Amino acid sequence: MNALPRRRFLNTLAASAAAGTGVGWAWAAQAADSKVKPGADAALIVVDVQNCFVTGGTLPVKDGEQVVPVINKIAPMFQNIVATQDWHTAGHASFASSYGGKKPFETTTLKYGQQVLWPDHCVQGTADAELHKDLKLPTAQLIIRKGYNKGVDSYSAFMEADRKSATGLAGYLKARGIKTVFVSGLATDFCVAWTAQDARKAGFNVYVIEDACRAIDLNGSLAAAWKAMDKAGCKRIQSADIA
Ligand code: VGL
Ligand code: ZN
Repeated sequence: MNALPRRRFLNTLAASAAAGTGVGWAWAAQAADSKVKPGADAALIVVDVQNCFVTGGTLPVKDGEQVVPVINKIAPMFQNIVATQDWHTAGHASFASSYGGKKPFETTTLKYGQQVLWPDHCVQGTADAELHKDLKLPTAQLIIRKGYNKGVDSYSAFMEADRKSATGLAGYLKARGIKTVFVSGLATDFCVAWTAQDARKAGFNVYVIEDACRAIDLNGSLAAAWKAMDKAGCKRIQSADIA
């Protein structure tokens, strides 16, 4: 290690200690002091960068639109790109409005377990559910939609909340020889986190690109999500770590 990269490495350690995130992540991203180069067997997954999740949408994530330029910048480094869309029916089971006396961000118990109740969002075929107009992914090969079963939510792009119904994404990626996925988009603590953990479960190497994501952070959900992703073996990196 020469002086300059070493300083960068130590700064990263200090920043991560200050943020209380521990050194595990920093070490994983910086130990070799070299960038991660996505090869032919890697895919970028762009999760739910839709009008509903940015300013002016029905379930806006704070600064959600800020992921767009970051994703546009890294997209050309990938030979394989998959985008996802949250794609709910009207009257979906994840909508607070589907229940008497429930307000958004409260929870209820459904057949498959606890469900956070959201404002109506990303209804199939509406402008709210369209991908953000500034997102530039001309080479993306697949758009996968999820959450289309009226009674079942799906934060994950791989497996619905009943933990039984597959979207088909794992099969698609495997059939195409993909071994490693890089996850970006909205929201860090819900659809990104579930997608990243399910990608590990399906046997992929997983990088989560922190600055290409923004979070909802509901009752500590962001810290819990990073902890769960770390435990699952997802590696946390920044967009600048990709070449
Ligand atoms: C999401 C809440 C509800 C997400 C989707 O994309 O993170 N969050 N539906
Ligand atoms: Zn949703």
